[in-house]
Amino acid sequence: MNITTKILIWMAAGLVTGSLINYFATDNSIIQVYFVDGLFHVAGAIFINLLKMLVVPLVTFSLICGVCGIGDINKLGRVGIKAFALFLLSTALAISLAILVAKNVAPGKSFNLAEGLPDTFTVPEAPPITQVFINLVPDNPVNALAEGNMLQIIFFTILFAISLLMIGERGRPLIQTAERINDVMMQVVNVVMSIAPYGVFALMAKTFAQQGIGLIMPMIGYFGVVVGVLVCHATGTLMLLLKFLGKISPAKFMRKMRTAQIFAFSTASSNATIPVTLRTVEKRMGVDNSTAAFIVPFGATINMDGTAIMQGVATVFIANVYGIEIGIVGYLTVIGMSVLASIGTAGVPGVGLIMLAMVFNQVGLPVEGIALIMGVDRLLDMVRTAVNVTGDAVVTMIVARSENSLSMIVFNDPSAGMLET
Ligand code: DAS
Repeated sequence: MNITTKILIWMAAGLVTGSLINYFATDNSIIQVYFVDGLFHVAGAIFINLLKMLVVPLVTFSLICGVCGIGDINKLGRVGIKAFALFLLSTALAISLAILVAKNVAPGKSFNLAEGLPDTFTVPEAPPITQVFINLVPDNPVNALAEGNMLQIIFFTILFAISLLMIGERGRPLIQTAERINDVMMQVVNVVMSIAPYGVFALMAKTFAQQGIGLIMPMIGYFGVVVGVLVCHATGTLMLLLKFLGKISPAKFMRKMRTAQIFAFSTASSNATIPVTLRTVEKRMGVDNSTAAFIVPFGATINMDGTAIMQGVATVFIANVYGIEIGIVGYLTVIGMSVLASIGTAGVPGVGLIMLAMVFNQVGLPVEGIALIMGVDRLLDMVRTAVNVTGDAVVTMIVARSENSLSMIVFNDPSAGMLET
């Protein structure tokens, strides 16, 4: 059986198990204490740590190989500019669609504020936008590696790799060493993926044991609009970009993207999913390492279409709940802020809400309104992270296609890079 099928089966089992526990088990019951807060929590946390453990070494060595593989600084610049432009385009399209749909569906118009707000709510800390750009440059690269600060790692590693190219033959042994280490890291990804079904089961069982349908019902309008727009963006906008800008089959792409999407959904972290996204676009879809190694980590950090969609709908929802008219300038500010905010924040669980505080501050919406949507945010985070990762892979494919760094033989081979377990 291939790994995707096995993960899907275990994921469904985890979802059913968690929902049954949520429905039947009482708080402090043996199941709740020893399974949900015990076994499932530990297994899920270990699985996420296994993925996170891979990110820094894999991105660092893969990026060194990638930049040295490109070999040509002009091409590196071209790839970076194309990717950045496509990230901005897809995120702007995502949030514009979100605001358009939310303005017409108008979730929150009849929301009874008195029932919603919890009595205690700590406003998430949001860094000033200017600090976001200063933080791109590490003052200590070892710190950046230790903290897993993706943008700083990308900045330093690209500079290091370009300098490695500039010293010519003397740098060759180091590049070959990086290539060997990268091969080993990719093998470690295979090992971690082989136990993925059990990790996904634990994450699903724990999440759905805690997030029952009951939580969603009062927020069904907001929840439904966010999920609806996420699905439209992932299966509509992104697939149109893939088809018309990349001349790539959306059906084949989505079939090969499923495993990475499941990882993103289960972990709610684009960063933790980087090893699987990298492996997917390289081994399953045929993107050259030199292009994938640069764009995938870059996208996981700055490209968050799904998050922008949540922020667009949340802005309309909270404005409706509080009866605040934002106006076209306000919505344009929301679009700009959402795109900018996503540049400086890593793809980890819940980062979308922190960025939302930045957006609300900018357009004068009450930040405490975020408390209304926090209850359903974990489930939405899972869905939007899968959309974020899909957007990263779509941009990688389009740029690779335009740079002749995509092997259509591999892409058209259904079993290419498939892991059997
Ligand atoms: N969980 C974030 C990510 O990893 C997305 C979000 O919080 O909105 O992409």
